[in-house]
Amino acid sequence: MKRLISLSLAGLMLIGFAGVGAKANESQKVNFEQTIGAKDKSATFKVNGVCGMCKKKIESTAKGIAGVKTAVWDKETKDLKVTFDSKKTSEKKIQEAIAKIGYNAGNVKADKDAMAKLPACCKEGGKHSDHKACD
Ligand SMILES: [Cu+2]
Repeated sequence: MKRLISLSLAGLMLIGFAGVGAKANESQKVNFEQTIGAKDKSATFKVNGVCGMCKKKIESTAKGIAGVKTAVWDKETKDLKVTFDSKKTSEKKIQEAIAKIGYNAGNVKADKDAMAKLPACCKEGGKHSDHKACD
């Protein structure tokens, strides 16, 4: 019986807690979620981009996925560092989205058709001189 009471007390507290969140305005609500923050994860994996154009595409693709908060790709190390809400997305999903635009991402291989459509310099082993638009 004691157990039942403490369980329902915990339940009431949870309901109260959710109520506070629901009453808060939108910006407070974001803050509220960020404070809890336990579902935020970060991951770093290789993406075989080449130039600054690749960087823009890789980062904007990652950031376009619901739940992804930050994405920074390093042209030199080829590391893509992402932070994301693990309730909304996953490292695998981010890698699959990047593979779809033509890059190898972690263990996910680039989509061949998308890779074929990349500017010459953006393909694996490409050089900046291969394409004027590349930086
Ligand atoms: Cu490129």
